[in-house]
Amino acid sequence: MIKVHHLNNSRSQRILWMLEELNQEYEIIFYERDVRTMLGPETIRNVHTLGKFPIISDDCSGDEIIICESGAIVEYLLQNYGKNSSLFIPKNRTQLERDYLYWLHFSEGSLMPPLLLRLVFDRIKKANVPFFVKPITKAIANKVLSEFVNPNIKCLLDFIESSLEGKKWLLGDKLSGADILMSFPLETSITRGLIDEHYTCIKSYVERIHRRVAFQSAIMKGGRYEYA
Ligand SMILES: N[C@@H](CCC(=O)N[C@@H](CS)C(=O)NCC(=O)O)C(=O)O
Repeated sequence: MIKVHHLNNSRSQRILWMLEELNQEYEIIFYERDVRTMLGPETIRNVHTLGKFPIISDDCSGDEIIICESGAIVEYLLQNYGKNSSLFIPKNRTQLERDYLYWLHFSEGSLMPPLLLRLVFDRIKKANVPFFVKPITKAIANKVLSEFVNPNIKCLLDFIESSLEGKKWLLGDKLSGADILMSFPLETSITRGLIDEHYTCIKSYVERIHRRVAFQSAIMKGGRYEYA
């Protein structure tokens, strides 16, 4: 049985979605973020020392395998349970496979880091610091945001927008693991107000994701998710 260590409002929601697309049975082990720090509970470190979500375990081959890192989990699930599923598996050494790998890594490697930086610097602006320090922390945060983080995010979103033009999914007509990986950063971008009216392709792409029956089943099972 596959078990998913699932943190509320997090990247692990997309693993539940993937398992629904694959029609696999799975068990969810629920964890809640600390409302103040937004961090996950320490108990997850008993499963993996880094204590990050998602993590899955799978004992289907006899021994229990533990897998961390969203991209590695998506690849593992696809390789082991992807055959005969609705998810597209590109043929080896084709342009589609290169595109698939590109987007798979782009999500955590290129898009998430500036989104996370933005979250951190927005928190610094609101941080509870002595009143005489506040103008300084605010000015530094604004400078980093306006000169580095925001232009970077805009550039990435413009690129995604143009890549989605005329396409249903990132690789064309068929949903793939790359779309599953890209869902979370784009959902959070929408929730944080980064997707304005110019990003029509991104908007309809995320709406298309949210309309999928498998996505909705994952939401029903995974509990509260503020990004859908
Ligand atoms: N690149 C990693 C990122 C893992 C990660 O940072 N997960 C967040 C959830 S969105 C987390 O565990 N946050 C809770 C914490 O750091 O305590 C992945 O995709 O698996």
